[in-house]
Amino acid sequence: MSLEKIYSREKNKFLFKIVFIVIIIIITLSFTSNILFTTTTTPTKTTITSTTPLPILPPSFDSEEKFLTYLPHDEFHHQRQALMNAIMLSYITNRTLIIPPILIYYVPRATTFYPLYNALNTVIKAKKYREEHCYKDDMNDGNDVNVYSTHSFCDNTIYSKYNDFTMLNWDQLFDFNELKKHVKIVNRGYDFSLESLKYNFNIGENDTYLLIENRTFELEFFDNNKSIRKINEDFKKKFFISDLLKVDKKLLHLSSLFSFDKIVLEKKENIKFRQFIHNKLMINDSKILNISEKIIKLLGGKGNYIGIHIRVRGGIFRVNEVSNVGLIYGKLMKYLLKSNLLKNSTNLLFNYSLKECLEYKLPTIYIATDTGEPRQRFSKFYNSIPCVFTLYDFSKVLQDFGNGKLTSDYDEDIELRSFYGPIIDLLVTSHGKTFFGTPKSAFSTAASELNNLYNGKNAI
Ligand SMILES: Nc1nc2c(ncn2[C@@H]2O[C@H](COP(=O)(O)OP(=O)(O)O)[C@@H](O)[C@H]2O)c(=O)[nH]1
Ligand SMILES: *[C@@H]1O[C@H](CO)[C@@H](O)[C@H](O)[C@H]1NC(C)=O
Ligand SMILES: *[C@@H]1O[C@H](CO)[C@@H](O)[C@H](O)[C@H]1NC(C)=O
Ligand SMILES: *[C@@H]1O[C@H](CO)[C@@H](O)[C@H](O)[C@H]1NC(C)=O
Ligand SMILES: *[C@@H]1O[C@H](CO)[C@@H](O)[C@H](O)[C@H]1NC(C)=O
Ligand SMILES: *[C@@H]1O[C@H](CO)[C@@H](O)[C@H](O)[C@H]1NC(C)=O
Ligand SMILES: *[C@@H]1O[C@H](CO)[C@@H](O)[C@H](O)[C@H]1NC(C)=O
Ligand SMILES: *[C@@H]1O[C@H](CO)[C@@H](O)[C@H](O)[C@H]1NC(C)=O
Ligand SMILES: *[C@@H]1O[C@H](CO)[C@@H](O)[C@H](O)[C@H]1NC(C)=O
Repeated sequence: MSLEKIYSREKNKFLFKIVFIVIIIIITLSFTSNILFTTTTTPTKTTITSTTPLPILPPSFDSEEKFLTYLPHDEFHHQRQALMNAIMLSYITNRTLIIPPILIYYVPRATTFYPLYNALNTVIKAKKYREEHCYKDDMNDGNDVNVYSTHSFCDNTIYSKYNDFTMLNWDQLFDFNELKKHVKIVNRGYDFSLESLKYNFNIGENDTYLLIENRTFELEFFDNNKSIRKINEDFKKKFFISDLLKVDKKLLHLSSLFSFDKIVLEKKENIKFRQFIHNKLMINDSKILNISEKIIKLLGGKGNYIGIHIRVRGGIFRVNEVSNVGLIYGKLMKYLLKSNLLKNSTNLLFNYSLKECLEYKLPTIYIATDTGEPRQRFSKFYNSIPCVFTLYDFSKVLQDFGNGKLTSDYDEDIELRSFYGPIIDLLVTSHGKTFFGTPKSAFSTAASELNNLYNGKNAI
């Protein structure tokens, strides 16, 4: 770079600084005059700071109406289990449920109340900041340092993981019609500020009851305060739902509601309603249903194949991969032998197409999985069973999936195809005659419940 250029850049920088200072002065002045000439009430202070401007008009609710909400975390089926528990508690407490949106592509891990709130707000704040300040800078000649780039949110090594974060309201994916006949349900919106929550639902300053769990999996809820059931080993303390009924505040704000074991029900009516929730909270997105139906048809139709789910990625699933694969393989073989479906495989060929599998009436196995290399990982299956298929065998069908853009109105630049893919996988595998899943997987639990439903039973 020539000296002249450097000199002119220095001059530009100097000019820029002057302009910047003038702007700051103007802003400060206008802000001060605002304070001088308006008589607003002092803003309320909470530990959680607002990340988005408040909406202009709060929706009106019945002044008697009471609300319940909670905080989401972890992957999709964790979030779904928490939602079902929230519907259950809203039913028991006769409160309107404020549901947080589905968190997609970046999810905070389970933690306690305030850290979880912080994590959720940081994602939204950092993502917004990055979009507005860290990339686009048309004035930048490519050499100059971006004015804003020193902000820590622009540090890609820490914050780029938030780029693809998006959210979707549950009712854009699930059918709430039946449930809404029994529990009032509203969306929280794409926002995790406690202040806007209170504002949006007309909740007074001291009208919130925060049930803060200071450890993850601290409280296990019981609907019978004389229960002799022992607490589940994952939890630390019993909490009686009868104490939630005594809460008088307009908003009852719970922490995490994850886990199937979070609520222990002994009252008949409650058990019945939980069953109802699990039977009725169904995917109702025609794009997803249509594509799943196509694949199910190609596999021989509903109930004409065997569904499997093998989860191998991350945490306990990675550690237990070999034993889980062995376990599921064992269960499948036992089932095939018992139902006389497996002919002596020594005289079978192992290169049947799906069409031939159906033609020769060979048992067809569908494996839903989170691994990208099922043939290597599940060679045990492929080497001893002639007709094994995964979603990868249907990539042609998947190409038709959602011809247009599939996005949420939170961020129209983030494609939802990779979010919908696992749901299609789930629907296909659960439409089999029977289903074998991976222990401790919430995805497997969901598939197993759906499989029960498709076979005419209650989900749980
Ligand atoms: N496509 C596909 N994705 C899966 C499968 N199993 C797990 N995943 C992905 O991994 C996530 C697992 O998290 P979650 O649904 O909470 O269930 P869990 O972690 O298995 O208990 C899913 O939401 C999917 O995104 C699978 O069989 N197929
Ligand atoms: C439930 O709450 C509504 C107000 O939201 C109230 O009108 C109704 O009487 C309550 N029902 C019971 C059984 O308490
Ligand atoms: C809310 O509670 C605090 C502490 O108890 C009290 O100081 C404050 O006056 C209350 N505010 C309202 C509006 O009742
Ligand atoms: C968590 O800690 C706070 C503050 O110490 C306390 O008020 C609250 O009762 C604790 N929560 C539980 C479930 O014990
Ligand atoms: C036990 O639950 C009943 C309602 O189911 C309630 O009336 C009672 O107050 C509860 N007792 C205690 C000690 O919490
Ligand atoms: C899904 O939505 C359609 C149209 O909104 C509705 O007719 C149908 O009953 C819903 N439920 C299920 C389970 O498909
Ligand atoms: C799904 O399939 C039904 C019936 O085949 C059709 O009416 C509907 O338009 C399809 N929906 C989408 C989103 O493709
Ligand atoms: C399969 O057939 C071979 C030869 O016909 C026989 O030796 C073997 O025992 C059979 N295996 C089973 C599991 O029936
Ligand atoms: C399958 O493999 C056998 C022997 O390897 C071969 O004779 C046969 O043609 C193959 N079938 C197909 C459909 O590729």
